[in-house]
Amino acid sequence: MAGTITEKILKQHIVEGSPVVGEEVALKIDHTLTQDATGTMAYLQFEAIGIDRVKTEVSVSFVDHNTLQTDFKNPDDHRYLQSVAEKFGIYFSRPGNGICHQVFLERFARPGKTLIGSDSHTPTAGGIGSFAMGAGGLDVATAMAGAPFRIKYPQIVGVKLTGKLPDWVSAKDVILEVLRRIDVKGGVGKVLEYFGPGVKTLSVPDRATITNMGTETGCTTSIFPSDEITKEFLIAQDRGDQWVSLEPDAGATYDEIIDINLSELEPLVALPHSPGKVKPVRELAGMKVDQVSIGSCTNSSLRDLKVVANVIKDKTVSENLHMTISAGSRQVVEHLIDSGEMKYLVQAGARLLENTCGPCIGMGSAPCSAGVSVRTFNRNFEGRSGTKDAQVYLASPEVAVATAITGVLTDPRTLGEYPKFDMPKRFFVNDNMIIKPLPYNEAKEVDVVFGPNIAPLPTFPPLPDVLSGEVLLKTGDNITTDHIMPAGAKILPLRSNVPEISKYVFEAVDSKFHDKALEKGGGFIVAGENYGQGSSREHAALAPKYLGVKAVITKSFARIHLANLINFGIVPLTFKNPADYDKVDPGDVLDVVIGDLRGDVTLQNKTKGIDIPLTHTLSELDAEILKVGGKLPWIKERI
Ligand code: MIC
Ligand code: SF4
Repeated sequence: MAGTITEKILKQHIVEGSPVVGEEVALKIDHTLTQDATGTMAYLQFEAIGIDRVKTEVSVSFVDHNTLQTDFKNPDDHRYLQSVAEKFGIYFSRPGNGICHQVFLERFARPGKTLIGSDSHTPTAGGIGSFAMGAGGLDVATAMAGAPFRIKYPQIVGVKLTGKLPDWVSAKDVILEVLRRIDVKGGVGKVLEYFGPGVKTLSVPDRATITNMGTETGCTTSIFPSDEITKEFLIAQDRGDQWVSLEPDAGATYDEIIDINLSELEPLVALPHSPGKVKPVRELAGMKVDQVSIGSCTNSSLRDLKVVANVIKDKTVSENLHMTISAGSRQVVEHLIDSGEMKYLVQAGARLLENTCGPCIGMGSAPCSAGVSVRTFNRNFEGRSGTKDAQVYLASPEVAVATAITGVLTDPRTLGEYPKFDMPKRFFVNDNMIIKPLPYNEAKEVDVVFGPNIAPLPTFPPLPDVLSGEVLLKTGDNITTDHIMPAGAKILPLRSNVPEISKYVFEAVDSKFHDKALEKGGGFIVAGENYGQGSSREHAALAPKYLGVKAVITKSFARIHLANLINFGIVPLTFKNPADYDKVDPGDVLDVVIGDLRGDVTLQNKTKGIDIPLTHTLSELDAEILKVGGKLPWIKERI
């Protein structure tokens, strides 16, 4: 039968279950990646599983999120991560080498392989034809130990691209258009598979921009074919031998089709505070801007920075604002230096930052009070930039650089001719900042180095049949993991220390949450649609669990967060009748009768004297994992 790319890759990797939409399938995982902010926890968990070497084809540990090093905490984590990588057969990309997704795309990603990463933007590698998914650190740890990764078999949405992008319109506008159409939960349970003649007009890094930010639709992943353009990219990265062709068969069918004519697109921008709130730039042009930030795993490739450099050449950053640039990798920087284009950026007055996530995750370069920031990033959730009342707009490098020059939001088409520049036929390949795995005999002698900020993993008991407590917090729709467990320069360094980081749970939503949760002996969270949107950070489950949260009751969940809740023994439940959301208030005392979690569940609202039916999407295995108190005790029993 004619197959889509998704069907072909999944068919080769399914080790359990059948390819029926919505059914759980277990997939063999070929590659994994971690980054430092989720990595310390993932490797502590890997160590707790007790395997002496990773069982994957390739596993890579990156350091790119937490690099401010304002005290010993970050460097201690880096040292721990390097020693763990050496001990267990993992590649280690040293701090300074670049952002995990950009470097993985350049140096590791391969068409046809499965990849999971402890970062929600792992689908970046879909730009090269990998089936790449974000996951919690514990799922990555178990995949490194050789266990399959479970997903609900997705619906496959074909995104048909025709035409060719006009000048000044780029890949970012394609994904903003997708978000304009399907918004931040339109992709849940789906894979966005790109096809059609327009695909050939996009380079691999362009495709990766699209698959990267596809995450913001809530989809399982996004993927492009592997074609002649993919081959050229791999050859240019000195990895031509890793190319395989991967195209949908003629006659392949999709569950749904989204048609996009690239020729008709125009510069777009996502408004605060959601990547799905998309409008044409021309409708807001002229708005005063305080900051322009270029970079992040979405838009930090060589092409992106060449556009910026050549547009800003011989000009000066507007005195209304300041402009930051974070390149995606050392390879990108080396090319910009070699071609002389770095000089254009420096001469224009751009502030050059490290090749890391930086401002994207609030690690420095926060906007001023109520500041308007135009960023080439993928998320603009409230407060994420480090400034609570900042207004963050997401746009392409073209829009960002035009704005940096004029000082107001600018449709780049008003700048005149699109810059011309050459792309290298061969990239500078220099892997000297990637430490390769040691042979087993040497690796097993390595001592793992811990610093005082790395606290032991908390352990949790099995779940009783009835969960009792108060509703600690009730929220609306689209609560992000940035709301649940904020990041930024103050909190990110605490990622290896659950007791410490738990003090900041829901900090911006309810500053008393931590104290209240402890005082009440834990309890429940009630929420609307798409709870847990955004990051893969398992701390958004682990820290609430540490504070005694027993169940989260919502109208719906985001995929990765749902898995993280199960992994850490918090029961994810939904209202059978969404209108019942109105029948539970903060402070209500509840008994939630979960039994063995094999069927529906009843919420007994003791305060209001009513029973409310709840349901869930848990498989038998999920139920088993939850009942024993989470995935770590479950897996330890089995390995
Ligand atoms: C993000 O973009 O929110 C992050 C920071 O990269 C997270 C991971 C984390 O919280 O460490 C993600 O996207 O998964
Ligand atoms: Fe880093 Fe931002 Fe990408 Fe997350 S979205 S991996 S913080 S650059």
